[in-house]
Amino acid sequence: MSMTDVLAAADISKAVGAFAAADSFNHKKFFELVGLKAKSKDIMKKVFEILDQDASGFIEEEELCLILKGFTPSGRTLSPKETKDLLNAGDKDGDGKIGVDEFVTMVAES
Ligand SMILES: [Ca+2]
Ligand SMILES: [Ca+2]
Repeated sequence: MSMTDVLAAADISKAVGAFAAADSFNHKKFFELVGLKAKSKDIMKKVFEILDQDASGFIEEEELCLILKGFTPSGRTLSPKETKDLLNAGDKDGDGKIGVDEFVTMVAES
């Protein structure tokens, strides 16, 4: 399973390209631009599984900073501040990582 199996390659490059500048990442706009917000929960869960590179069941901080690379290898690494902001936006139970339900909620409410 790769991102282009569930999302359009053109949308991925458009969304990743929109946040190419340092510290410009906005997860709400990103999930909308990449087309994920309009997808079903099943698709959101598939995307979560791709981003959870070590299949731990959670997106930890070190995977979160690579979220754009998870969509396309040419994506940039998020800065520590962007990573922290994204974690705070999604981590509802405060355990320092994003679970699948938290991810779906973050995408859906964005
Ligand atoms: Ca993980
Ligand atoms: Ca959490």
